[in-house]
Amino acid sequence: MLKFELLTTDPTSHARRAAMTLNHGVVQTPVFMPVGTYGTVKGVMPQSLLDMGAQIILGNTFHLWMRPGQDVMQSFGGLHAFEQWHKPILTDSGGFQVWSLGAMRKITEEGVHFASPVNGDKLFMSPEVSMQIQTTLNSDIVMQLDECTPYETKGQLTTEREARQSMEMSLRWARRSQEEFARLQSPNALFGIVQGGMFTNLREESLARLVEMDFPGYAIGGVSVGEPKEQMLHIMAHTPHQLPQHKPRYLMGVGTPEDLVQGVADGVDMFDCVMPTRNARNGTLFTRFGDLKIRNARHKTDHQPLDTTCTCHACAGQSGVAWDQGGRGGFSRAYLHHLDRCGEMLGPMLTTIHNLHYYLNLMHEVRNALDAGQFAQFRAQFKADRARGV
Ligand code: PRF
Ligand code: ZN
Repeated sequence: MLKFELLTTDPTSHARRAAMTLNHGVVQTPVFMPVGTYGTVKGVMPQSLLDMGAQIILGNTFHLWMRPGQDVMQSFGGLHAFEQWHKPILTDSGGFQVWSLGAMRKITEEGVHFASPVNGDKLFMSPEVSMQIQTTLNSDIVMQLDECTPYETKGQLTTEREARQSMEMSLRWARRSQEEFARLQSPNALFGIVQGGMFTNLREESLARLVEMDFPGYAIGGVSVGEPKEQMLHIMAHTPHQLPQHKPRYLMGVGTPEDLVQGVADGVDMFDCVMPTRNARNGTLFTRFGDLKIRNARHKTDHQPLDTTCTCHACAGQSGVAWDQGGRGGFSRAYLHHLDRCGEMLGPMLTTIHNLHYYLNLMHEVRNALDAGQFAQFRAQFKADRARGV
C-alpha cells in the first residue's frame, strides 16, 4: 500500500511537501533515505537512526540475496525483523548493482547472468526473481528491475540508438516486474524507473509509457553515472516535474547537498545516496558552512565541533545543544582527527552520525521552509552559508 498526500506546492519552483503512508509508517517528503546495503547503515545502530530523524532506509536486493540469502530472510519474515528497523524500507531491485559488476555479467532480454562475487556460483537475476526476493524482504517500496544505461563504455559515449534499446528493455522489464509483483500478491508498492540516458526525448518516452502502466510511484534512474554535472542538472530540470503530480518521485543515487536542494526545486520527493556515509568513512564531512576534511593537519588542535550549528551526537553530545547556542558537550575536531589517525572505530561511527544528521536535518529544514512558504529564501541562505567556508 501507498498513499501520497500533497500538502503544499512552492510557487517559485517545482518543489512540493507531501506525506507518504506506507505499510510501516508515514514518511514526510522531501526525504533523504540513508543507504543500508547489507541490512545495516554501516556503523550506525537503528536507535541512532531514529534519534537522527531517519524515516525510511534502503536495502539492496542483490547483496541480501547473496548474503544471508532467501532461506534466512524467509525465516525472519523479512528485512525489518532481521535488521531491527521497524519503519519503512525501500529496496533497490539489483539492476544497478548487477550492472556495476562490469565484466562479470551478461545482460540478455531474459535477465542478467552473472557469477556470484561471493563464491563464483552462476546466478541469474530476472525481473521475476527480483520481485520474488523483494517480496521475501517485505520492503515497503519495491523497485522494478531496470537496466541503468551507462553514460559511456570504454571511453565511447552511449549513442541515442543504444540508449533507446536499453530504455525499451527497461520498459519490458517494468511490465514483467509489474506482472510478477501482482502474481505474488505483494501488499507493498512497486515503483517504475525512468531511463533514457542523456536524451530528453527518450526520457519523455520512457516516462509516458511508465505512466500508462500506472505505478504507485516513479523513479528517475541512469543519472549520476559519470556524466558531466551540467548533463545531470539538465535531466533533473527536465524530467521530475513531468511525472504525475499526485505520485511520489524518487531520484536514484543523488547526490551532494546542493544536488538535493536543486532536486527538490525540480520536483523530486525522495533521494538516496552513499555520499554521507561513504564520505564520513573517508574523512570528508559536510557542514552548513561547506565541506571539511578531518585528516587535514589544521584540525589537530581545534576544540570546535565539526559544525557549530549541528545538534548531532558528535557535535553536541548528550545535551543536543549546538556549540553556537552555548552547548559544549560535543566531540572536537581535534578528537575526530586523532581517532582517524589512530584508526579507531569510534572515528567513522561519529563522522557517519554527523554526515547523516547533516543530510537528514537539511531535508528537515527544506520541509519546514516549504511549510512556511519560504523555500526561495531558504535556497538563497543555503547557498550563502555553504559558500562561507568552515
Ligand atoms: N537504477 C537502479 N538503481 C539505481 C540507479 C538506476 O539507474 C542509479 C543511478 N544513479 C542508482 N541506483 N535500479
Ligand atoms: Zn554534527
